[in-house]
Amino acid sequence: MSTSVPDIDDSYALALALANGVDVRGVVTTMGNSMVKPTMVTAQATVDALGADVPVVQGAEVWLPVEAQQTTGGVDLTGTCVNDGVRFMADQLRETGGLTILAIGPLTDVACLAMNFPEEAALISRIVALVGSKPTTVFELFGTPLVDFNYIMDPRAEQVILEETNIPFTAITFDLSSLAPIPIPELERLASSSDPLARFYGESSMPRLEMLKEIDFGPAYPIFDAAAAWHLIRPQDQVCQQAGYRLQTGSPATAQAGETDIYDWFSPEITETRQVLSCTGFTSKEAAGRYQNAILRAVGGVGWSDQDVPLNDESPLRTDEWAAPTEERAARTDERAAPTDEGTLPTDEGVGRIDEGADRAPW
Ligand SMILES: [Ca+2]
Repeated sequence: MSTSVPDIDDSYALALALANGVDVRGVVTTMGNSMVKPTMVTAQATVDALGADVPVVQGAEVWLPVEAQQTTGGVDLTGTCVNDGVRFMADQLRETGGLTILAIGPLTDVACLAMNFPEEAALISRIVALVGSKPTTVFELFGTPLVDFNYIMDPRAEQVILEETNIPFTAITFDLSSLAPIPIPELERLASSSDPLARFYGESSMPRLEMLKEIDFGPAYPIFDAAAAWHLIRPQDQVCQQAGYRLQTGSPATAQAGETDIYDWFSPEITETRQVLSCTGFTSKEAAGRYQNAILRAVGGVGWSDQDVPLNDESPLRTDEWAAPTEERAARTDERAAPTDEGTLPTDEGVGRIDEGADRAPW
């Protein structure tokens, strides 16, 4: 396995959002799959390839302190996490009076915003985050144990947002984001396309695909982060319901692949916490097909017809979990549909790296 493999998922998420009319106010990068500075380069390259007029601003280089460090000799240290990305989000919230934050990396900068700019944070309409799972879901892809990467890179950040704020929160869980993968040949086809955008995405996906082939990963690859962006566009295609949460925090520095001692679970059966929205599936195979098609079309690919969607039925991925929503659930989902006309501010780590031996969910 190579030691440095770009994680292109965030770039697909941005393309999907822009191609479907989401008013993206900016991209704030953060550490995660990669360090923040190489992520800045990739995020800017992605924005340039898309021809988008979207500012890219650098966010967190490291996670929040594992435990709150409020004072040293009477000095309040809460502000030490503030960076350009956090200030940018605060400025945008003041200017617009309200934004959705699409959080597809660790939640460090969003938590820092909440702690240091409470008036601006109160203007956040909703955080749609790629985090969490159903309780006891084994984070496993093709037999490889994984952890919730966005959570484990900064467990305290999610704790701050869920427990110290009332900002409406939607968790796009692993159960959903791993459900509708794109066949690897479709991604390879992008690289040989005559369309420059398709070629950019295809070629940028090659290191990831090569790595997947090396480990004999399987026939298809889930574009995890795009599932969160899709929630802004067609929430009615996703199975979502009110849920409580259970967090087990720990240190990012000591977490291991396959770690089960650090987790963030969402379930309607957890009633002792505040209730958030948890999305765990697509409403039908047709709904998943719309999503898969939209991803390919957003990056200049040809996509498929809805009648001819090659789903990953024979793979070990969770295609057995297609969940038709109850009427009650569907109503709730519509009610809570994130509006797409109010602007969105993704936090996006853009590109990343899977370190050798660190089998973490690459989102
Ligand atoms: Ca990501």
